[in-house]
Amino acid sequence: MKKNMKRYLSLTAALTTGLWLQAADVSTAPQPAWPRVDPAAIKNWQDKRFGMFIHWGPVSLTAREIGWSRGAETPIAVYDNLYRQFNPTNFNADEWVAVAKNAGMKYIVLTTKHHDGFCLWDTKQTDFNIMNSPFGRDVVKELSGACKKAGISFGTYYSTCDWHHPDFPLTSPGGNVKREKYDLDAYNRYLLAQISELITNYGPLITIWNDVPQRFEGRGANTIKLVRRLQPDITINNRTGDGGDYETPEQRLGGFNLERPWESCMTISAHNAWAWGGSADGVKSLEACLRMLISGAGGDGNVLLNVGPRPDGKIDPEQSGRLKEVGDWLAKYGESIYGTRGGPFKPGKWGASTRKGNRIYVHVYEFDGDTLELPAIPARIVAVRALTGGQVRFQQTESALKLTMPAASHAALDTLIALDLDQSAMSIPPLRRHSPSDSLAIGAKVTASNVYQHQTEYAAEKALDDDLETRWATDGGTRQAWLEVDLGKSQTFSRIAVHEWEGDKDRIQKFEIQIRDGADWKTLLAGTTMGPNFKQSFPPVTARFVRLNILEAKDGPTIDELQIFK
Ligand code: H79
Repeated sequence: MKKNMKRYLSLTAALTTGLWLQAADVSTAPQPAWPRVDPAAIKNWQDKRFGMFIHWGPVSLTAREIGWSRGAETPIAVYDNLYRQFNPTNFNADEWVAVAKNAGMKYIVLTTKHHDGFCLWDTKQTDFNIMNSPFGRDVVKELSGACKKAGISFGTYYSTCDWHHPDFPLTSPGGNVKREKYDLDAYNRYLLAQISELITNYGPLITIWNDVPQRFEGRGANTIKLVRRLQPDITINNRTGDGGDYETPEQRLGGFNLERPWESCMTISAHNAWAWGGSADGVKSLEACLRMLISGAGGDGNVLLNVGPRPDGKIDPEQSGRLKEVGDWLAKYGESIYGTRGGPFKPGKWGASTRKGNRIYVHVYEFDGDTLELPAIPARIVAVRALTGGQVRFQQTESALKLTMPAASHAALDTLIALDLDQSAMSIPPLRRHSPSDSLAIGAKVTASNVYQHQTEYAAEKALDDDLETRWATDGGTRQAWLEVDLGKSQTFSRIAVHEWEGDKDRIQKFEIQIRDGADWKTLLAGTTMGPNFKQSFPPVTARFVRLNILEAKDGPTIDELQIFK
């Protein structure tokens, strides 16, 4: 009795403090303490779909990674003095803007200050800035001016963390070293004064792109309030320390999401360098660049593709050349990217789709022979045309939409087919193209014992989203946890795979996989460690509910994907 009472009390306490959250129930999460941006500003930013990220500074002299090489490959004393030799006399802002324009990019985001603290503008808050280099020209002023002239939007990357600033609590290498003395309030004032300079002297800006909010939990609200006061329609990313207007998957594409705006930032560098990576660095293929853009738009996201200009100020011809090829494609087929929304068919290996008005653009990477079978749509197709050339036929049935096109007419990188409907394409609910080999658990209903800081980014759904890049995570220190999958109806299966997150080895030490049989959970499999490649086959079983029950963990368990196969 006493024990039950205690349990009841702690449950009510949890309920009233808002700590008791179902994994799926993120809508009840506390609202942020800052004003939302006007939806029209988000729409304007989303319509652009494709932007240029630029990582550049004195560090470009070393061909080592910006910020991260400080105190690692490059000694701090050397790194912090690079600006004394920085004289990029071939820098021409109009040329950079022309490279972006020719690539079909609609906005530019420049590293005005990275984690290394060096400022590319004439700031009054520190002498550690470009005006004190031999170059002595205000790069932010020249680039923002060139953007205005060319009718392209300009935004500023501004690192939230600063491993050079004496008031910031952490320093190099990699923000892993604690300072004995620091003053985070003073640093916050510095950050606000600098962001205020950027908006006031170089605005209007399309976005403020904060990065790595170490020790900044909660302080992001100060940034966002200031930004909204100075320029209400600036979008701000989610790395302020207190969230923001859009998510920022890094070096990977975001998953399909019509609710929460997102922008993937990715490097054109073949070796994923942000700043100049040297003349042997290489660039990604045209296919890779186009597919990030197309599948990005297909998932309703933007792509911010990064270049790292050379230390002399030029964008290397290898990078600008590849971008020009992307631009040539966009000049022909941009109508299927700009101003569209993702879906209704969710992106996959087969391709992606976008939509505008009564039209769906189907981008096909892989046909099955000469056909592509898509899920049926609740609308009638009145016309079909292959924009990349050739004849295409369609067939609509109760259960499918079949597109047929002889292989000779398939385009090398992306066959683009426009479907015109008898009604708006915008209200069609998202549809996944299933293949028989898919996991039965993709998109299934799921609940979890707990979710890391109640963050949507780590929700239980992330373990069933067919995306190995996203994961369900539990709170630090969690020793026991469960993930319960509802397949919607009884299904028969004979294999289960689990990809445990690889970021930390073997957090899971003991587990069981169970199926529900009436009111009881029955153990199907059990084991000790799982790792990133757990797979097990068994004689077919039929069940609707499947549970991964983690009995013992070294630290909060986290799972990239749980898959259930026929
Ligand atoms: O500015 C770029 C990165 O420097 C920054 N965000 C993008 C836009 C960033 N901050 N944190 N991280 C990236 C994640 C850390 C990645 C790391 Fe590494 C892996 C740090 C060290 C190993 C990236 C890859 C930096 C060096 C190698």
